[in-house]
Amino acid sequence: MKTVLGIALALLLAASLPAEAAQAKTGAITVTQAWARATSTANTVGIAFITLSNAGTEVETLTAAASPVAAKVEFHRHVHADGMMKMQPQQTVDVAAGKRVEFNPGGLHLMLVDLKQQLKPGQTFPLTLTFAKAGSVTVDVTVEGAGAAAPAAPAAPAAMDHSMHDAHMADPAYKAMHEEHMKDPAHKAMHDQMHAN
Ligand SMILES: [Cu+2]
Repeated sequence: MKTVLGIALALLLAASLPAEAAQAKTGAITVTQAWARATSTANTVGIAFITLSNAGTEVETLTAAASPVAAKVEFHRHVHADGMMKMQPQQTVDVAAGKRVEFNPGGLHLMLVDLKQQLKPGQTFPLTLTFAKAGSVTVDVTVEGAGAAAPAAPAAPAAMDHSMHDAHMADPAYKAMHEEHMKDPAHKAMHDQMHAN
């Protein structure tokens, strides 16, 4: 009985602790700050972020990602060029020797395509990353609020994203591109989600 109570208490304590981004290691690579934005039942895509640190002396390449919560996981980058914003798929992501690569809203992100379940704040889900040299590693991704700009951090970057967005919308060329982009339901869902707050 004591043991059962002890376990129950331990579980309660674990559940009530602030969401701490999990960490995982494979070869020279450490994965930290793994988080995703909460989704609504209407969302078919989700968006997740990680930070990769390469302690090695050679470049490492992230070649694939997968998660049981989505049919596939893609690497995308938001590119702002000539007053246009594009979401560019990337086949791989390089991490230079001794460097780190931070995925973040408005930059590099992991797109969870064809979500199989709703992502609710406080939940975690596994994400498996495959590297060219270091092999595969699975990290627990923590789901943060729908409008979260960073894992349990102030929301300043989201506000910045918004003003940037408004500035872009004032540009007719960008507006036309944006409307074209919005015809794709998956991208519209992602966009709505990114500007959820
Ligand atoms: Cu994307």
